[in-house]
Amino acid sequence: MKKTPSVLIILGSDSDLPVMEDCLKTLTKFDINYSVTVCSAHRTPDRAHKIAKSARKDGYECIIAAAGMAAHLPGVVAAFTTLPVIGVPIKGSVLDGMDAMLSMTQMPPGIPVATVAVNGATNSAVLAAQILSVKYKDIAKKMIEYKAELAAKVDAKDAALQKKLSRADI
Ligand code: RP5
Repeated sequence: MKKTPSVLIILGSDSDLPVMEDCLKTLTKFDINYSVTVCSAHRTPDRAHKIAKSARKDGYECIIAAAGMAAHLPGVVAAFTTLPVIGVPIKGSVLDGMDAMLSMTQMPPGIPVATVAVNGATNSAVLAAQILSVKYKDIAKKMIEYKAELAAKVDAKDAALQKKLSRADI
C-alpha cells in the first residue's frame, strides 16, 4: 500500500520522461507521493491492463498517463479503472503532438480522460493536486499559496515593465 496521497504516473515510453520531469518536480512541490512506470498500451497491453485494474487497490488516488503518437495509453487505462485519469499528449511525431492530443480528448461518453496541453507536464501535476486537494487540506492550502506565487510573479513582471516604459523614450 502506497503512502497517501499518491499518484501513479505511466509513461508510454522512457522517451517521454524528459518532458514529464516537470510533472515529477511539481508533484514534489505539493508533497505528493508518486510512482513512475513505463508501460505501453500497444507494446505491453497485458501489463497496462493489470496496472490500471489494480491501481485503486494499490493505494493510488489519481493516474497521470503520458504518451505520444497514436496515444491510446490514457484511454486504455481509463477503461480499466474508476480513478481519475489525466492524459498528457507528448509531442513526438510529424504531427507535433496533435495526433496524441486528439486521441486523448476524443474519448467516448462514460470514459473521460482529462487531457492537458501538448507537453503539458506541469499542468498534469497541478490538476492532480487540485483533485487530491478535495480530500487533503494541506494540498488545498499549498494550492492557494501556489496561485499567490503565480500572481506575484506576474505583478513583479508588470512592475518591471512599467519601470522600463517610464524610462524609455516611447
Ligand atoms: C508512444 O510512442 C510513446 O509514449 C512515445 O511518446 C512514442 C515513441 O515511443 P518510443 O519509440 O520512443 O519508445 O507510445
